[in-house]
Amino acid sequence: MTADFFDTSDVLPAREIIAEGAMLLRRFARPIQHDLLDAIACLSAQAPFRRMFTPGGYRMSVAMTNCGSLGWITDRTGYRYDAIDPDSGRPWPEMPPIFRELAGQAAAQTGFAGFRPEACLVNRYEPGTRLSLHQDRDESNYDAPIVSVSLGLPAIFLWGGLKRADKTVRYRLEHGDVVVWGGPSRLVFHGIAPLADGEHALLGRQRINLTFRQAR
Ligand code: MD6
Ligand code: FE
Repeated sequence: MTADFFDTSDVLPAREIIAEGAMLLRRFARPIQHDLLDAIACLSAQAPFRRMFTPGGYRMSVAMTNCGSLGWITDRTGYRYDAIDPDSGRPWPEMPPIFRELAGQAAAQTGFAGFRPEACLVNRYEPGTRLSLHQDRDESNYDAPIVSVSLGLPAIFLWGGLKRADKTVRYRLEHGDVVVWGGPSRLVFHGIAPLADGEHALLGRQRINLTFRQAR
């Protein structure tokens, strides 16, 4: 494996400020990686990953599922949070306690004490999959931050500005990295560049991202 030559864990600082209100906590989730992967396997058995349609009629390349009392969904009628998985007609799987604890601890580390997410969107990327520039603005509460956990293959995260046309900065997000953002950064445009092919020791040819939100 050549990947070790590019392992940046010993040269990059553990925390990096991306912008005011936005911070990258490198490797923060690694100590509980196996528990996280077990929980993802369990919840995706109950609510399988699926590729949803945008209101514009395009099928997303990212496959998604959710856990928690609310899940983010998109279909031809729009984007929204819903307590029911439209594919099964049942509530989304409960949020595993380890997810809640991880998100709360990451938020507290970055100055957002008391973060209690009720929604966790789980995104699955395969090589070539991308997520175009967007703002997360389907939540009614912009005071709470969003906590994002990266697992598996590394991805290039595009961090823009408050306008879609603002130039973007690229960050490499690796297995276990956590990004917390809120405050003045909460509505920044962001996305994921097409995932490069590779093989991750635990996840194989995929990247999984968890984003935790307080939707209400
Ligand atoms: C991803 N993340 O990392 C996509 N949104 O796969 C997001 O779109 C995102 O990481 C809001 C806050 C944090 C995020
Ligand atoms: Fe987003």
